[in-house]
Amino acid sequence: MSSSSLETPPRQLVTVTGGFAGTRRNAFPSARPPGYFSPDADPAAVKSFYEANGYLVLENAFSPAAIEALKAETTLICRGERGELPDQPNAAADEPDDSVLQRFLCIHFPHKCSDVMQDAIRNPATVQTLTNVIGPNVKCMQSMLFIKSSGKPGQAWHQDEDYIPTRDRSLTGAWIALDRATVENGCLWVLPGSHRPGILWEQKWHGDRRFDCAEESVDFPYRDDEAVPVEVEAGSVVIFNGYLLHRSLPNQAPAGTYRRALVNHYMSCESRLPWGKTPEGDHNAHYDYRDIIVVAGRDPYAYRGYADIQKPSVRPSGQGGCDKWGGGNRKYRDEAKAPA
Ligand SMILES: O=C(O)CCC(=O)C(=O)O
Repeated sequence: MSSSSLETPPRQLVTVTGGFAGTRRNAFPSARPPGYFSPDADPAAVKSFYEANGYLVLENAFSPAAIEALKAETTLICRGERGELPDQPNAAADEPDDSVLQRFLCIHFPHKCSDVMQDAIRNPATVQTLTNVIGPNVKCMQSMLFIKSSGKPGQAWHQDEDYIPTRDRSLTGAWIALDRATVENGCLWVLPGSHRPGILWEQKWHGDRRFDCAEESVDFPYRDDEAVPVEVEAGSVVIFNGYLLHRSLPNQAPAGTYRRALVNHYMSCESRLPWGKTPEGDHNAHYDYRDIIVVAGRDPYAYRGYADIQKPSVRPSGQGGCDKWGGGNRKYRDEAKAPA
């Protein structure tokens, strides 16, 4: 990554949260870094860490039983038992679960086919923290279910607002760990404080086998060695700002293991959402994507009604090439050049 000529303010991170972090049941990670909070933590300390750093970990947000239910549901979705997935054969009755799960890196919009996934969007501890960091009125527009078995790639540096543009910079991810997430199995990495300049950095194709087909943010003024791994126990939720630079690395854990995570995206209800293709005849400035779920407070645009736009889809892992993703002709650095 090279340094930018744009001035960015000093980050002034909050680096100590001991004493404010609430009770803790989790034992992992054993040395508790700053930014790990329980649902009963002091809301002011949670908000102050989040505003300075752009992320936080909410521990014990989901019970072990809820996590087991989400993992079982993940398997049913991948088997095609919650509806056929585009370009994916439903699993044969005698195909083992492991063989099915290993076909998938990530399924987008699982809440569109599964009540269990949809219920997770309203998880009380998560919603309470979202109202603390976003405001009283919160809506959800997206879900992604990462399966990421060992050998599967990560996703290169990026900012989620590059994909989901709010008008008030309120986009917030809630990354729910379904398995313990470690450096070895490809946990999230964040650049603390990188949300604060409010700049969306240029994105380019990376050609790097460690990552899937999504582009990489470049030319931002932070170094890889400033990044922090966010290792968490299953049931914890990483909450992060839509401008925060983050990435994940490949799952290098032993074969047959997974780093599953359900990621839901939220924003303030006050912002309209000009996401996706503006419908014919509408103006960008008026368009408001309405395939949303209000999880807290009130929606001032309720008069516009609600829509059912998205269907579950499957994200390519890059292992079959990236040519069809984002306009084509994306070769990994080690791929043979196509004959002229
Ligand atoms: O979980 C991962 O591997 C990547 C998730 C991510 O980058 C995101 O949700 O924006």
